[in-house]
Amino acid sequence: MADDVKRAGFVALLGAPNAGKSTLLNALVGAKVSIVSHKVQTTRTLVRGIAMSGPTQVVFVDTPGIFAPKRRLDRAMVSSAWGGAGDADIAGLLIDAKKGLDDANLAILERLGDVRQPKFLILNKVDLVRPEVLLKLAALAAEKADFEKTFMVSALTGSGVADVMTWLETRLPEGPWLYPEDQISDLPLRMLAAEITREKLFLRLHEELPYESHVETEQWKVQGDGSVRIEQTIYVERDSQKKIVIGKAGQTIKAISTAARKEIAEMAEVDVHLFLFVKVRENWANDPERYREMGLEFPD
Ligand SMILES: Nc1nc2c(ncn2[C@@H]2O[C@H](COP(=O)(O)OP(=O)(O)OP(=O)(O)O)[C@@H](O)[C@H]2O)c(=O)[nH]1
Ligand SMILES: [Mg+2]
Repeated sequence: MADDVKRAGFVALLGAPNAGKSTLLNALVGAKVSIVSHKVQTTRTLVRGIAMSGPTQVVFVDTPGIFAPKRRLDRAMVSSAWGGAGDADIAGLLIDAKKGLDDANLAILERLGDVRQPKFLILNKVDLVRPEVLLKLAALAAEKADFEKTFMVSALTGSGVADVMTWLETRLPEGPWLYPEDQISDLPLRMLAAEITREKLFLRLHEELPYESHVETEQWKVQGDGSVRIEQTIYVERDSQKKIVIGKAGQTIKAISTAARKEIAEMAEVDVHLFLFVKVRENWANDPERYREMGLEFPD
């Protein structure tokens, strides 16, 4: 085999909520393409991040965390995650090593048997755990599913992340690249911008509220001076939530807007004027149109 034979493929990153899938995706790609928060259920749909490694193009697919779904949005997210695994060339299961084989991870390991794709295991957050705990955990997980390879990484510090890339470089099938060489994401800018604002909401607000909100970019207009005027709407389910998002004297929304504007400007490499609106849309989480926007199937 000549060294310059091109390879490419899809690698799904699966795991429980908060395992660090999005953090790892960003570390692998070397840029922020998927939003991250300390809360569970941050990622809602399949987010692709593209990385080049030698002659290989690796398309990582970040998936929503897998858990026992209750609400409709939960069900759509979880089924999108399993769908992502089924469509990939290879599936990587992430386990938060600090949590170990808790009920959530055991349930995922059980169902992983139904996934026909080759699988590998990533024990994440090794910065928080002693090495002997890791070895034990790897052995236990290997009893539950068939993994071609096990990695121990810290997506946060970057430790071990390069080994994953090196392995995938020769593990993926030969074939032409699937995206232009310099592309790192397949999300349109306006969607990435909405995701960034949603991340700032997640980071800023408490418990239920982030989950019951949703952000859409309504306008993205390039101005005469090259800057862009972006209008986004934050949808919430109830009037009381709107008040919380806006905050006392508008302080909360102002902080969200400042943080989001800065990051959107960095990402798009332009000056940004960001205008945020908050609207109450009762029951948006049961509205098929919102699911289409997010790229999710609408479950019955
Ligand atoms: N200490 C430590 N924290 C980490 C590591 N990787 C991720 N985290 C933290 O774990 C939290 C969750 O990270 P995410 O990347 O959003 O997790 P996720 O699996 O994408 O979560 P969902 O999208 O909700 O399924 C964040 O606070 C991260 O900073 C790691 O290697 N070490
Ligand atoms: Mg995520």
